[in-house]
Formats: sequence, C-alpha cells, structure tokens
Amino acid sequence: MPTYTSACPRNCYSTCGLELTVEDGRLRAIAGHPDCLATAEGPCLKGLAYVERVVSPDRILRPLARGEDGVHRPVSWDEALSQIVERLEPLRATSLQQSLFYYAGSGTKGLLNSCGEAFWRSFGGYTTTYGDLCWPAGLEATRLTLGANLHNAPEDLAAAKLIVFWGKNPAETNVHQMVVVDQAPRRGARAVATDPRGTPTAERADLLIQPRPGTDAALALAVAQVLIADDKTDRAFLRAHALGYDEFAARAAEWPPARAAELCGVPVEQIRELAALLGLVKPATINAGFGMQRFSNGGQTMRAILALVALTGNLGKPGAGWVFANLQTDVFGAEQDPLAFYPPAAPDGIARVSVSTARLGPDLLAQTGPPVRMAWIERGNPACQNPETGAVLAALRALDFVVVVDQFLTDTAREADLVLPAKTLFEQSDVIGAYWHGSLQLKQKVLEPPGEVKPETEVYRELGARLGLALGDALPRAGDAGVEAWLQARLDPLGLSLEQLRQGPVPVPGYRAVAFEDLRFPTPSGKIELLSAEAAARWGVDPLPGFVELVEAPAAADAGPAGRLQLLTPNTKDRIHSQFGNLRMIQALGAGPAVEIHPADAAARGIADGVRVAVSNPRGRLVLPARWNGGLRRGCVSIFNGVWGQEGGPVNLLSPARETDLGHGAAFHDVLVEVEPARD
Ligand SMILES: Nc1nc2c(c(=O)[nH]1)N[C@H]1C(S)=C(S)[C@@H](COP(=O)(O)OP(=O)(O)OC[C@H]3O[C@@H](n4cnc5c(=O)[nH]c(N)nc54)[C@H](O)[C@@H]3O)O[C@H]1N2
Ligand SMILES: Nc1nc2c(c(=O)[nH]1)N[C@H]1C(S)=C(S)[C@@H](COP(=O)(O)OP(=O)(O)OC[C@H]3O[C@@H](n4cnc5c(=O)[nH]c(N)nc54)[C@H](O)[C@@H]3O)O[C@H]1N2
Ligand SMILES: [Mo]
Repeated sequence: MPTYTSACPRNCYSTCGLELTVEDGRLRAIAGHPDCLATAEGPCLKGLAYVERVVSPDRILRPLARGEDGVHRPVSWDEALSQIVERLEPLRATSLQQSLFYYAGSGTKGLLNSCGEAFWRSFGGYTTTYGDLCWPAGLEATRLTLGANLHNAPEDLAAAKLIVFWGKNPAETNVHQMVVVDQAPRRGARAVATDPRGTPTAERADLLIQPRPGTDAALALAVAQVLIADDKTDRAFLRAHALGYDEFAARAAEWPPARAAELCGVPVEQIRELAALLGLVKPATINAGFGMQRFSNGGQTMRAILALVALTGNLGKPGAGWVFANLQTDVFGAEQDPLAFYPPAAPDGIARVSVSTARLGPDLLAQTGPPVRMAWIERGNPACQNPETGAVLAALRALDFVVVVDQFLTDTAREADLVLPAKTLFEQSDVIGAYWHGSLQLKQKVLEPPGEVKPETEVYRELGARLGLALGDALPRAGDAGVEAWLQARLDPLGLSLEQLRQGPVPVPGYRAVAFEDLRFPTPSGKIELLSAEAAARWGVDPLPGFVELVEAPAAADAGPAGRLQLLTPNTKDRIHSQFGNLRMIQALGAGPAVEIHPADAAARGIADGVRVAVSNPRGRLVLPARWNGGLRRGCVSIFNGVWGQEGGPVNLLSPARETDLGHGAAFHDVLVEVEPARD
C-alpha cells in the first residue's frame, strides 16, 4: 500500500514526523517517520486516533446556519457565502471594517494560516488580538535574559547528567522526551521534578519538590542563595558572560532557604538538595514547562529559574542549558504563525490589534470607534480555552453575527450564527515548523476533503471574488497545484524544495544542535542579563528577578476545612487542549474529566472519592466527579483543561481574564476556588 510523508500540525512540542498509509481514499495506518529523530518512535495515542477523527460521524461536512430555535442546520455554500457578504459589504461601504473581529487560535500549525490575516487586510481593515494563551511570559523572560529562544536538540538531553523538569510534565505533554529520561538511570544521570502535582514525570524523578503554585521564584532564589553561599557558582563564566551578577546575588541573599521553605511550603532539605545537585552535577539541563508561567508573576518566575542556569555555567555546551522553546524553525518571517505578541506601537490603519487574548471577553466589549459587531473565528475555541468563559460568551452573544470555522460543533461553534466546515491535516498540504526539534516538515495532502469541506484558503478566495478584492499572491491559486506553488515560493529563499520535504523532515538551514555555543547572547549588553533594564522599561517589573505574590493568593482563612483552594488546569495525555476528547477511541481509553483533590482536603470537606463536587468562585461554577489523588499537593485542586461544556466544562468558567506580568500571556492558574459536594 502506498505510504506518504506527513507531519502532525498540532500545537505540541513533539510535532511528529509521520508516515501515512492510504488506500482507496481511506487512511489505513499512521506510523512515525524514521527520519524525524526526535519522534521516530511514532505518534502518541492522539496521533493514532486520527484514523477516527478524520471520518468521525460528528465532523461538520457542510456549512451550518443557526435557526431562530438555536439549532444549526445545513445550508449551501452559496447561501453561507451570501450571508457573510451581506454583512461585510456594509462595513466596507461605511469604512467600518474594524467592526470585524478576526480571531485565530492554535488549533493547527502551517504557513497557510497567514492567509486569514492577508484576506482581512485586503478587505481593508479588521480588529484582532495581541498576546497569546500559551507561552509568552516564558518566551519574553528568555528573550530578556538570553536574547533569543533557542535550545539544544532534543536528543542532546541524553548528554545531560542532571535533568530538572521545572513545571513540565513531558510524560503527558512531550512523550518522546521520556525515551531519554527512561535511559537516564543507565547513564548515571539524575532527574528532578518540581511540580505541585505528582505527575507521571515526577514518578521517574529522583527528587520531587512540590511548591505551593506560583511560588517558584522564591524557590529558585533560595537555591541561588545556597549556590552562592557554598561557592558552587561558575565564577569565571559569570564574570565573562553575565550582566548584573552582584545585584542578583544581593537579591538572592534575601532568600535564605528557611524563608523560601516557609513561603513555598517545601522542606528546607529539598532546597539544599536541589542546590547541591546543581552545584555538583554537570552538565545540567533545566527544562521549564509552560504551566508554571501561567500566573500573574509567571515571567519573573521564569527569569529567577533561568538565573540558575547562568549561575552554574550550564549554557552553550552539550547536555547543558535552558529548554523552554526552540524557535530555530521560525524562518518565514511574518508569514509564519504570528509569534509577535506585542500590540504594535502605532496603529497602521488596517489591523487594529487592540484585544488582549487573555482578556478577550472584556476587551471585545470595550472596543469603540468602531465597536466590534461581527466575528470570524478559526482554529480556535475561545468559548472553551480563553480565560473567563462567562465574559467571552457575553461578548460573543453581544455581536450581530459570528462565523466559526471548525471541524466539530465545539463550545464556540455552538455560539456561531454560521459554522463553516474545516479541513483536517490530511486534506491540504502545508509546511510546518516546530518548537522543540529543528526540522521543517511537509504535511502532505493525502485525502480529498469529505462532503462539502473546503480549506480556509478556498473559502477566502471565493469570498474575495464575491467582494471584488484584489488578493494577488497573498493567497494560493485554486487547487492543489496552486497550494504547492505558494509553498514552494516560501521555500525558495531558504534554498529548499517541496520535493526534499516530500522525502522526509529537513533540518532548518543553519540549524544548531547546541544553542549559544559561541556564548554570544543577543541581548542589549551581549551578555546574559540577570539584571534587565528592558524588563523594567517595557513591562514595569523589577529589573531583577524576584518573587511577587499572586493576585489570588491563599489567605490565612483558607487554611481551614472550608478554605479556598488553588485551581490548576494542566494538560492531559490523550487530548490537545479542546481537541480529541470527543472521539470514541479517546473516551474508551482515557480517564474522563474530574476534580483531582488530595484525600485530606476532600475529607475535610466531606467529599468522597467519585462523588460530584461543585467548583466555584465569583466568576463561575462547574460540577464534575471528584477523584482523590494523594500525589497532589494539599491546598490545590486540578482539572485538566479542554473539557467541553457538554462534558461538564469548560474549566475557564473559573479562570480570570488577567494577563501575565511579561508578554501578555494568560494567568490561567492564578485562581482560587471553593470546592464542596454538589447538592444539585
Ligand atoms: N498531550 C498533550 N500534549 C500537549 C498539549 C496537550 O494539551 N496535551 N499541549 C501542548 C501545548 S499547547 C503546551 S503549551 C504544552 C504544555 O506542556 P507542559 O508545560 O508540560 O504542560 P502543563 O500541563 O501546562 O504544565 C506542566 C506542569 O506544570 C505544573 N505547574 C502548574 N503550576 C505550577 C507551579 O506553580 N510551579 C510548578 N513548579 N509547576 C506548576 C502542572 O502541574 C503541570 O504538571 O504541551 C503541549 N503538549
Ligand atoms: N484553563 C486553561 N486554559 C488553557 C490552558 C491551560 O493550561 N489552562 N492552556 C492554553 C494553551 S497553552 C493553549 S495553546 C490554548 C489552546 O486553545 P486553542 O488555541 O483554542 O486550541 P485547541 O483547543 O487545540 O483547538 C481549537 C480548535 O481548532 C480546531 N481546528 C483544528 N484544525 C483546524 C483547521 O485546520 N482549521 C480550522 N479552522 N480549525 C481547526 C479544532 O477542531 C479545535 O476546535 O488553550 C489555552 N487554554
Ligand atoms: Mo499551549
């Protein structure tokens, strides 16, 4: 049976290279592409579940319009496009194009994603978002400190003698990384995890530190204090390559282990043990996850942890470094998925970039001159995944017309006046990068779109024709040949061809397996900036990393049996955010949504394992079964994110529309909730 090279475009570290077997227009098998070094073992369960996803009976195969009764019913493409044009034309005629809100989420990667913005630019105007739900506090902390977001090749982790997973749970979110971790004991390497939850990753670690959520900056500063006091820093490295060491040392001196231990709620011995490991075992890699930076203090926390990498000279060498995000494949400029999360300094008259993704609901409602009246939403599920669902729903419901492009009737699609069917990864070719490994990959078209599905590019072309827009080369010409020519034109400047990519993954030109090997850091000073004037000037934070208490920190009264708990909403193995949970394969194998709670916290509230509990705060309320988990830190509850409304979610009914300190991220985890047995 014929096989084809492809790649998984989900927003996930692994970005697996795939080999697809297709026969008679059906996807028969999915395997790992052997040339994608980082993921050669093959896809995860979600990847395998594509065989179901692509032919799921729940897939939307025709445009759907919502009737007066709120029910979505099929309409023809002609009718759907007419309805859209009918609403867009008056906006253009009255120069109110910015009343159109364009929202794109992270549902799929690919260069063709840029066609959305290109279309709305040629329409003459639109309003859109800045910031990002995912990683900007950490990206910005890293950029301010090291000058760029780069890290060593995934396989380089095998050279590390010490691996610290700081707020990262690769056993669920980056499963391919665990191959190296599983071999660590045989190589004599040690692993540490810091996570308020006892995760499957933590089970493989020699040391697990479980801080109170949001206090990691204090933990890191105390580790720094011990390293400095015990003379275990790399002084020659710091003298040559770091800016602000003396000031940083003075800051660390404010954090003797006993002070941090009390604040973080961890034993002093664990702080000393982590410091001892970092002081002695070289090379060490600190792999920071994304969960920990989703707090109001997330950026400053990341800067504090990053300082440990500098203090111990763990940069620019095999097995050493700071693994957060590797943006080496970001070589397509503005056409790549936008990583620019700052609002522009000055308006350009076309794109009004004025809605913070983290404050989507309140900001949408607050737009004036002109107010937002219509929304176009693609590749995103903001009614499920953006903070403060109540406000998001209120904002969407206040609009005159909402168009959602998706494969399934998600929480957001249910809010739409018009739902347009979306392609899957198998139904249009695209080129994708990664943020963990360094290869460019071709996600190849191997199936015709089913039913009346059209890729977004085709929809935009047809809309452009009806509106008489001059789209030029911004969009591909019709058909598969048009898409391939468009992609090849983007590869030309790199000296790469689609034919090469059709054979398998291609390392990005200039790829570096060891980041910062020349020890040149593209910061203003050319050094690692422990002290960052730019951090203070741009974000108004302390130029030194420091601990800042959360907005929703537990108060003394919360220590009691009825006290509020900190809510964590991490990722889970068998879903990518709000995707995959609706598939039978996943439902049959995975544990469904639940409120994980420590047995002692549960007992204090009269909550038996498995009973339904209400989780609430002034923003919202949801009811899910309780699941006792002795591995969770006391004082926390955890519900994985991505739960649909019909399953008892979304968890973001409870989270605040609040930005992180750096990068305009979303402080999902800075939230307190009450948990009690559900009486309804
Ligand atoms: N299976 C699967 N894989 C995924 C995804 C998915 O949804 N499912 N999503 C992808 C995407 S978009 C992303 S952003 C990444 C995220 O990948 P990760 O960063 O690994 O995922 P998270 O689950 O968000 O957070 C990691 C851990 O941080 C912990 N944590 C939370 N708060 C704190 C804290 O204050 N201190 C410390 N030390 N730890 C804390 C959480 O308990 C969690 O175990 O995963 C990617 N991969
Ligand atoms: N409480 C809480 N909330 C979170 C997080 C958290 O940790 N806690 N994590 C945040 C993070 S890290 C992220 S990245 C976001 C992710 O949130 P979103 O960016 O909204 O992404 P997804 O839920 O993965 O997918 C959104 C939709 O894209 C659709 N889609 C997939 N492929 C295509 C396509 O080709 N075309 C179109 N038109 N649609 C497609 C899917 O069917 C899905 O409905 O969630 C954030 N939300
Ligand atoms: Mo993410």
